[in-house]
Amino acid sequence: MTLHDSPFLRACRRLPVSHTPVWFMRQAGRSLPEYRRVRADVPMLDACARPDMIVEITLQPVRRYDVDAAIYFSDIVVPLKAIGVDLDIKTGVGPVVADPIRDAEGVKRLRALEPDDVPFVTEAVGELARELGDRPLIGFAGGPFTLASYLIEGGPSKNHERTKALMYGEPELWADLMHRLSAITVEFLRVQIAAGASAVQLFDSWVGALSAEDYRASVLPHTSWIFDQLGGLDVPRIHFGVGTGELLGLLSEAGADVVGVDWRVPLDRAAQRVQPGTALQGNLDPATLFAPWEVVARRAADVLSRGAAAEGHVFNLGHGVLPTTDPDVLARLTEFVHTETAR
Ligand code: 1CP
Repeated sequence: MTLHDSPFLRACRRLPVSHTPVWFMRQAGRSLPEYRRVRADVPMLDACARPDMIVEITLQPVRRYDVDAAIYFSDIVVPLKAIGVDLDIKTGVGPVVADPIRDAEGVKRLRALEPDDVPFVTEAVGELARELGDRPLIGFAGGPFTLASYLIEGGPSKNHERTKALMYGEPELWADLMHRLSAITVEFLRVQIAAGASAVQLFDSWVGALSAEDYRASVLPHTSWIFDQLGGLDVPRIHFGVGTGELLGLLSEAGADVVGVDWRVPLDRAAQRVQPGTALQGNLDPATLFAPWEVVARRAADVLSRGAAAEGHVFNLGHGVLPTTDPDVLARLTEFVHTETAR
């Protein structure tokens, strides 16, 4: 097998596969004891800037689960940190921004990202691509709405009220902010692709907080531009957000090759909502993994049979692995998907 013919890349391209490929969002991280060991004395953002740690942590779930793709270990706020935004990732909280953006002055301070701002990405991705051989490495970045929310709210938010206030109340400033964040995202993804990432995922995780009408008016033009910029690079583009049942058509309209679906919409129904020529990724509820194995297997089989209605299917969870998940269940699930779908 070659990288180009790997089941993951073939499924993204809607080609027949030898088995349904599987990987898990947040497969690296707190659910793994080997991750907790290497991260013990190293702050998250320091780990994200050290190629040796990035490589080790990215490979941990590949070794343990034999998943069909690796995802580059980093965080969506890493490029923001790299252009000088004063932020930290606090354990048990997430990204926290010291001086949240609330006005034109704050927006103007967001400068463009240059490849030289993230030399550790180039180094780590290059080494990973060599180590992984025919197994794809997925690069990723945050979507513009989700990045804007952290910058404006100053940290994780349930209702995104300040973000929406700026979006509704100051559309021109909002558009300027979206432009800048979209350009940063494109550059961050380009660096990963240039160094050897063979697919990319845009995590606009919190965009499901918007109505379809607001998404179309205030976010879609920017995500379309992002996917357009990456279009000529011959890597599948995956687009994911949580709670996006009403937005699935628009997420694919933005130009994604693959739309990631959370667990709220069955994949056969999601297949009817996306544009023709779109593969799907998902969508077992991550909380299912805490139920007895028989339940996990039954529900995973249901995801597979509904996924068969899509033009291509990459098995995944409907959102990230929860920190207290038993890694043995993920190992068993990976094997289950592989054996159930072997052809
Ligand atoms: O101390 C720690 O271990 C920090 C926990 C942690 C980890 C392991 C955070 C803080 N980020 C990460 C890594 C990470 N972040 C990955 C690693 C690769 C993998 O998936 O295996 C990825 C893809 C992300 C992307 C990310 N960060 C997203 C999009 C994905 C999603 O889950 O929707 C988001 C929203 C973030 C922000 C973030 N960073 C960290 C946390 C806890 C959060 C969420 C905070 C919130 O609830 O708003």
